[in-house]
Amino acid sequence: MKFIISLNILFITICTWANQPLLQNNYLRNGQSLNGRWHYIVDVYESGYFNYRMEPHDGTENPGSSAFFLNKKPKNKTDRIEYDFDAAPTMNVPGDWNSQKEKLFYYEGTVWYKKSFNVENYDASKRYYVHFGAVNYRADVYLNGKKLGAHVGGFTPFNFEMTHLLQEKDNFLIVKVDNKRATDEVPTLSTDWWNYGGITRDVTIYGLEATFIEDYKIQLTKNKNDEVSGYIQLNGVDKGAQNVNITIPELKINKSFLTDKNGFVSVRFPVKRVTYWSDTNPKLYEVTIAIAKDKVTDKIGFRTIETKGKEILLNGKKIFLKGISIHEENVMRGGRAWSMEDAKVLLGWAKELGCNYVRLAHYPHNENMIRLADQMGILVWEEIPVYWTIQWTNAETYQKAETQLTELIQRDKNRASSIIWSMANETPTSKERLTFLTKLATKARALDDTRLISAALEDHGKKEDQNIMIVEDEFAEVVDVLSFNQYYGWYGGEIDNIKNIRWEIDIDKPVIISEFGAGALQGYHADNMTRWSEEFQELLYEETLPTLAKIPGISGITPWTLVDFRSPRRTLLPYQDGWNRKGLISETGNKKKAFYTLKEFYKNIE
Ligand code: GCB
Repeated sequence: MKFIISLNILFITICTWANQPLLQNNYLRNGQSLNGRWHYIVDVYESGYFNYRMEPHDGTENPGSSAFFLNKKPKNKTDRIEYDFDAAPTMNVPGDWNSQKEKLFYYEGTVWYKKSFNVENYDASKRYYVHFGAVNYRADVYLNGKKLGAHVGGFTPFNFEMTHLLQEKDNFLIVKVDNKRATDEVPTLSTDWWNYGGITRDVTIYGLEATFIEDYKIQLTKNKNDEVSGYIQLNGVDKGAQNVNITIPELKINKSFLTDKNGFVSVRFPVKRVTYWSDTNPKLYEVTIAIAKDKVTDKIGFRTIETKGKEILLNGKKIFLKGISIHEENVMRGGRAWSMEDAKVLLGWAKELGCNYVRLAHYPHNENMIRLADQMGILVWEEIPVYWTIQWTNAETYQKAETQLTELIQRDKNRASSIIWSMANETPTSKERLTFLTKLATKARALDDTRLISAALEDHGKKEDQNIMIVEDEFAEVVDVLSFNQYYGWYGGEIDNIKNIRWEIDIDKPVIISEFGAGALQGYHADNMTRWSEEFQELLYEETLPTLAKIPGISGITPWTLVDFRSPRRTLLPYQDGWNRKGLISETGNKKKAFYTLKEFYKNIE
């Protein structure tokens, strides 16, 4: 009996762990939003998931009545059910729990969420999906008491089909969210940002046709500015031998293709007189893909991005990336940013600085950011949280990183603004780490050969001469763009020696400085040699910017960082108080002096 149960658990686990294909462009499809107030129960001991012998209810045929996902109610007045979602408080979805409930500010663990809903315009012939923009970190999702699936990874979207369990009325969706950190996860135990837990992005349900357009890629062919190529993937019983029509009216494109038996078709066609997407003219074309019973419209920009020797070329022309690093926080409201309004604030500040480029650190940000960057003409570096001390030899950890990378590329492969996939940040060099990162880069190139690969590496002083900085990292051979973080004058070296520093870089690739910076408490003024003062930060920028400008092949910079952000590592009073103070803007939205130093520097760049 025990054996049968464990086989059963294994089977269900395997089924639910196989991620379902991600719906492309859910963003512009009509869905029913489940955003709003959700009931929640904080479950520190996970007693809604395990019984008192620590055996999971999930995956057993008859889960005990204390399994929270069943949403049980007492049958009569003598009945004992020791939880009740309807009596539990509510909080906002999307939203992290830390910034919504004071008691949960430092909480890392399990919270159960429940939302009841009726399906608008229910149509029994349709297939229904529930889509999550992101849940940090692990989500177990149940509809009407049955498991839909699980997802691991806090910053990428996922969806589950729920046709088989859905009713027109009185559905209840329950999500167990667990944001406990662990050594074998991605990210791992230690980061320099807040581990916000919860359903942090939109939740939407989609009613789709029996056969629908699941995925597509429509981009200029690698290094070709007069040809579009990509693919279409259908899903459903009639996916084979289907006629697929692609139209781009403004380019007078109207093409038809036939899918193979797997519902897949590669596409390729010439395009003429394209207005290329760029930072100065972010032209987006309306692209429509249609099959007999489904149609999606997207807004796609066409541009090429490539490197030539030490230069980055956008549409064949050399570009300097005037950037800034950004964390996904709306500090003024508190917590994770997620909405279009949040994106407008962050990217609006970047524009005000004079940026044409941002580094979305250190994990995939919400889709509003990249969609808005597409509209505003801001080029984007996107990253996965392979950060610091990942378990390089653990195959499961690798898989988690690869899944996050895949989901990110899946989501953003049609966005012109997205130009660089970053594999990692400040990871210590070793043979195992090189194998891990090289495998990731190979995967990224296989999924998308039209963007550049990079990672934020580290530099250090040369033994013989500490004023000469070098990057000793074999992964530099693998990437397209050599990027590294450098903190001369803050973590090492004297601020008044910055001007004497130079970098020796003997690789024929463009260079991006992915970070530099200094902490300053906004409003704290002192002489410019006093740490934590705005003047110290200002001086560091004044000294660093011209020094970096002399690096051969320098093609961009993303100073650290746009806004102060929460980090549990930053405990120093009265300056930090739980904040990393390297922002150019404070958590109250006030600009520090160095903001204007950088702005001036960008203004003077051609
Ligand atoms: C770094 C990390 C970044 C930190 C920053 C700092 O190099 O990449 O995540 O927040 O330094 O402030 O120390």
